[in-house]
Amino acid sequence: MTDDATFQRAYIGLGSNLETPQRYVLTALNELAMLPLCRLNAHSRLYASRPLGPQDQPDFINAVAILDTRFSPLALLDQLQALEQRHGRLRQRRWGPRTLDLDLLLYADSHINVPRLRIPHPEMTRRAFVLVPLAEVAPELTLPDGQRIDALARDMQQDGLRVVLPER
Ligand code: A4P
Ligand code: MG
Repeated sequence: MTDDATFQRAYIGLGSNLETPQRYVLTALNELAMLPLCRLNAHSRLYASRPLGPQDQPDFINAVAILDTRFSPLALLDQLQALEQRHGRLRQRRWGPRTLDLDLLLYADSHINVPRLRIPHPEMTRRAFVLVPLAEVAPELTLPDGQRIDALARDMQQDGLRVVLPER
């Protein structure tokens, strides 16, 4: 057995809508690449979209990363939350503005439902800003329940979701 056998594939959703959101997302991608016990396999382009939830906040920048990891799901969540904290993330209101939000979307074929961690992320199939970048990096991906990501992304209302980086 090779070392690779212990790596599990995780999908991370990145979001930011304060100060310099593109820079926050790009920095976070670099930081994901430098996490111990992890390999950043790929990431999507950066997308901008209208805020879901309260509208009195700036547009979001979102991206999705494929991270191969030897961390357990909860240990990986610890790492992601430590990154959020390092970015001075303010937790004020649900679905409110934030400098950096890292959601663990999927972890291998796991179903997890504990207060700190729900996988698959319960909102992911309703969010174009998750499905479209996810379908870009993993068009063949299926959810643990068998739904295809590319089909979900195609059927999704895209209301204003647009690629901002790389510029065309
Ligand atoms: N938690 C449970 N499951 C997970 C998971 N799979 N990944 C727990 C990450 N965390 C998970 O999250 C609250 C708690 O969820 C954490 O303590 C964690 O243990 P939070 O990030 O602290 O709070 P939040 O982000 O304010 O709430 P929530 O419900 O996670 O919000 P979302 O779902 O992250 O949505 N509009 C656009 N266009 N783009 C966006 O990215 N994001 C949000 C936030 C709202 N509107 C948006 C966007
Ligand atoms: Mg969150």
